[in-house]
Amino acid sequence: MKNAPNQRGAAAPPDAAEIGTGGELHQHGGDPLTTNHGMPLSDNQNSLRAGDRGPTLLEDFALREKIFHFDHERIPERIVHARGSGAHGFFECTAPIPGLTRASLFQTKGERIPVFCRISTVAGGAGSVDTPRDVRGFAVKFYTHEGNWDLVGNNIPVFFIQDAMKFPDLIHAVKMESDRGFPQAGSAHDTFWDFVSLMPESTHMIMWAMSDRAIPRSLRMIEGFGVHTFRFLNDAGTSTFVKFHWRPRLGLQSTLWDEAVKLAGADPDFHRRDLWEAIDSGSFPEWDLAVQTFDQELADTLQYDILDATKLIPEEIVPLKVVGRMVLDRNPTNFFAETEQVAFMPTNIVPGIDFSDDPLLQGRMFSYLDTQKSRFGTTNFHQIPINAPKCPVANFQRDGLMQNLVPTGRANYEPNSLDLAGENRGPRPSAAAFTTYPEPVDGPKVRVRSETFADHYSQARMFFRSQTPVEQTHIVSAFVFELSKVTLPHVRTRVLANLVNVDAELAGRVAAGLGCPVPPASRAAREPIDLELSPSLSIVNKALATLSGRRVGILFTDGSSSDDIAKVAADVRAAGATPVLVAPRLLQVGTTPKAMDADGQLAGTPSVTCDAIAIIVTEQGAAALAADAVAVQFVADAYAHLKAIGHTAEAQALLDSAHVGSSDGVVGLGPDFIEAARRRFYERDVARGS
Ligand code: HDD
Repeated sequence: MKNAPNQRGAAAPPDAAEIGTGGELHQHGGDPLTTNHGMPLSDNQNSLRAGDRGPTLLEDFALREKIFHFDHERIPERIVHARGSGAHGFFECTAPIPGLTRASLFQTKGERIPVFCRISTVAGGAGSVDTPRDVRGFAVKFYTHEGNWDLVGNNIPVFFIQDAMKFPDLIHAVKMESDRGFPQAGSAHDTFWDFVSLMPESTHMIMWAMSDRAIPRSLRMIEGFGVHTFRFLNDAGTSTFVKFHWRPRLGLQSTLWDEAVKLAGADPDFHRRDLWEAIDSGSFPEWDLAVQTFDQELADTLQYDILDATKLIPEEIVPLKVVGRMVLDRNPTNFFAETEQVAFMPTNIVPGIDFSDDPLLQGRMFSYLDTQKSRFGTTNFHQIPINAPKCPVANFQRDGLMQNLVPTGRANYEPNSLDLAGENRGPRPSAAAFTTYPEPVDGPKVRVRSETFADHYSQARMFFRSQTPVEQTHIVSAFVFELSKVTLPHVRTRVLANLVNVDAELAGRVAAGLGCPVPPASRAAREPIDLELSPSLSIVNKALATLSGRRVGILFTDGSSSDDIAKVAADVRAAGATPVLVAPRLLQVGTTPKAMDADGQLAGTPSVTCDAIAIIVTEQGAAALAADAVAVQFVADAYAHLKAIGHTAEAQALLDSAHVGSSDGVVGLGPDFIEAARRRFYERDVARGS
């Protein structure tokens, strides 16, 4: 009889040969409960005590083991990007590029390799909310045939600083202030604005951070960027510069600030839940992977340096070429084991891809490996299943804390001649493996910033002026909000002085919002210039008219038509969205002809959790809801948040209470509503002049 580890029957003790390798955790219903050492336990309720009312005995090893293990359940959270959500999936090469790179994942059309993706906020702790104004981390681990490639990027294509030397200062400044321990997950405080105002190179990134990019609707609806310039190397060793872009198939979609704030209260896990539920229901998020490739000759024509991470190359100058797609189709089995323990490192690179000399990237190449030792306490974190490559690992690195592998043979050094022809001599380097691009390097050892990094404002200006008016207004509002939380007048003034260099009108509007004068422009290291605008930087310009992957709230109450509700729900489903039935009562709402249950009770399901709403009520129902502050807020918010509102004619009393005027996007039910629900009505925002 072969005994499964941890499942030893009491009757027939296994002999040594029959005991399995063991250690794997069995969680099947009915398996005997054991200690961590595999001994079956008879009681998981009571500690061992002297008499039924007596003191607990030190002898109780089972109690001590359980509490001991529990006491050590946490590992240090990530110093940045602590709050994240992850999922498994695959990358499929759709357009091979062997001429550009020999990286195995880009060679064969249709070939799929597994990936794990983790999307995160930056500033908040692991338990912080999902919707603060913040950059989102976008990290993907590709398990290729030639090792793991980690593309550790963000949802913004540029960064705050140019040199890794400033990273600890940046993060200290944005995280909660060191004396008071607040604010959590927010940049609207003195130390952040003090630092960035003293670092004009951050201005371009600040423009992005104040834009709606920093308040995404869903992790499924963000773009991702590798940020730095990397290199592709082909079989001949030819180098081409490359920038990586992720493009969401569901389209780019953001919330309004008021929505983001309300979501933080309504559902602190809004993004994590959204990703989980989408994958769980088979609606798999998908991104195209696109590359911008260029050579030194093109780089030389640009008015900025391709090694400067505070600059982007507009796609109008170097177009994007889609080379593959990523589909996230499986939720983690265990959050800690996978999402928490996944360890990304920009140094995880594969043959065919190489680094550039970007000083930010160069610094990152030290930080990530180093931080993993701090998080896991051991150099062997690469053996954890989520981090382990899905290809052979062969080297002479040995031992260490939590060593899980059992190397065979005598050879633990190289070269060796222990077994000249045989297996036991161990692995050897191969010519076809990873090779660094032999870029000639020359120059004195200096601590300087290149002159070519000196223009801090031109791309910030290009970004601002490439936005639609409504997006510009949102940026102004974000600056006003953030700076209104700054208590040091000289910091506010310095930010405004920097903004004058970006755009005088922007600075004027922010100053007007704060009620202070516009200061003279700060002294720029290099005078900003007017670059060609890049309309592709606007979210609104490239918004997709789609309901796919969205949620449509259907508000109803006693007396509503269950047939109408079912019809709208079916139309919503047919458009690729999820209907969410919302009523003042969760169960047994008195709809006719058939009573219905809701998916969400009204107070617990505000309209901020949906992308459009339908109101299906009778005159009586409308009158009842018009007197209910929560229902009125539901409708008023949907309107203020620029969402389509479909309604029965009888709903007018409720619309009136919510001050919903006649406007585009306020329509009857049926095809008009489904059509309207595919978009946001930015015209309302302009009309409101917010
Ligand atoms: Fe970083 C985590 C992205 C600059 C040091 N970073 C981290 C994560 C992402 C990024 C997505 C979370 C990965 C995960 O989900 O586990 N970081 C970036 C981008 C940068 C950047 C796009 C600039 C272009 N980072 C950067 C610099 C340094 C670091 C300049 C240090 C010199 N980053 C870290 C870190 C973290 C990290 C301290 C924290 C946890 C971890 O690595 O595993 O090493």
